[in-house]
Amino acid sequence: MKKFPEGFLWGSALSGPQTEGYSLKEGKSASTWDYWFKENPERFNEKQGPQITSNLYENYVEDCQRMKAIGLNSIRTSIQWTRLLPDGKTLNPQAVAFYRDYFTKMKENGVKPIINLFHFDMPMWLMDKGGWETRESVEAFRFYAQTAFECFGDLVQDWTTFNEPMVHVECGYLQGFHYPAIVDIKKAVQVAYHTLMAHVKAVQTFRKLMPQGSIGIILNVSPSYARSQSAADLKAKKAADLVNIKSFLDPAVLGKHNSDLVELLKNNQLLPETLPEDEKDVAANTVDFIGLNYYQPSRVQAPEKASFPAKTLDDFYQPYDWPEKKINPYRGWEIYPQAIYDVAMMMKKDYHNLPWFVSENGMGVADEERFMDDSGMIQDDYRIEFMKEHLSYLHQAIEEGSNCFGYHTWTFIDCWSWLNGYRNRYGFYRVDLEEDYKRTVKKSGLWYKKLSERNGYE
Ligand code: BGP
Repeated sequence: MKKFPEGFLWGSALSGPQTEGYSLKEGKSASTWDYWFKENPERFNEKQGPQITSNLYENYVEDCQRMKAIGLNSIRTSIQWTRLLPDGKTLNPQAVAFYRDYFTKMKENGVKPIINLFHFDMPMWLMDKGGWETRESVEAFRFYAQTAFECFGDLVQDWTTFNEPMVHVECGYLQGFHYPAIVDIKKAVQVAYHTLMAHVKAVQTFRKLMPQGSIGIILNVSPSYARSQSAADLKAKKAADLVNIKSFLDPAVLGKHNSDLVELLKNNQLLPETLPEDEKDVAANTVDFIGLNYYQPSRVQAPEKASFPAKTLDDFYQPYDWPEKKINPYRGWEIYPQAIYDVAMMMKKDYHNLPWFVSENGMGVADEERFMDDSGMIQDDYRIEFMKEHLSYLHQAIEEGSNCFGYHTWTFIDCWSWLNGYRNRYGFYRVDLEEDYKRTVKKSGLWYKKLSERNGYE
């Protein structure tokens, strides 16, 4: 029996924009997703958009009972900035009432809420002014964070500022997947910097308003593995980890920017614009815990040819197609559970063993109805296997002293995804889009209940 530490969090992650629906109703204003989906439908692989998603807005009371029914003792979801402060200044009373009741119902069902502030959902009013490219975004976010702490701080003790900040940087400013879908490495660095300062200012505000609470940040970690041990491949690996992991983890936990990353940016004439007091603020506002989202590793190799100064990430490292990789045949992503161990030990060794949790881990499956049995239940043994493999490496790392306090899957119910709609399903509950968003528990949900009750598995 693999037992986990007492009080271990067994939960799931969600986000407001991917589950709530009621997108442009009840006073909510548009985020970039609402805008982009409407203006550029051809970019989206499925017709289902951010308007309805899993319709949690109308189902949250029962959904909180469903959380309990599968043994979840914690949930991380996000507040939508555009719902709470539709114009950035004026509080929306419907949003306050909705979130207060939602978090209360979670607690009544024994589910600890961990509330995140930003999950890729930039308000359109701020985007029109330049979004994270402008320094103004830092104060706008800080004010939003303050408002959220004031409205819900009596109900919620555990907060995070951002989910995967490198994703909105890379997808929006380097790869063209998220709005504004431009490729401009200089802007990408500035956007990352302002995001970091927005995080720092939110932590600073939190310390004043909620001295008893805990605050962290959620980062996507795709630890990189080099094609070979050649100096060039190892240099590429180092650059990938600097960009993808250390860019936010170092300042958030250690209170300073990684000096190798600063050097790399400087050599490539990519240093962002800063303010003189920033360094002091970064040093004074480190986090209490970290959430790490892990899905798949990055395999990297040295660039075949690179521009100098760099114009894209390809000038630092390039993807390497490792022939031995095991693939999730239903989604295409690599399955490499050992990376969880590597990440856990990195936290112990390089980040003074700060408390951390797996804040997302999961297996997306396309056309999941093919695994439905006659009773209507999805027999997702592949997902149970996936979780067991990852938990086994996590368990080993905890035995070796890594300070991990929880495991959250992506996700509790099937939910809307940014560009693929409902194509890839991840939930413990299936959501039937044809039948009024009916939820049906999958086999993995029943397995997770046992896991949580026994605080471990055979
Ligand atoms: C993470 C995001 C989630 C979620 C998940 C699954 O990076 O934090 O919001 O979408 O990935 O990815 P996808 O929906 O693209 O399959």
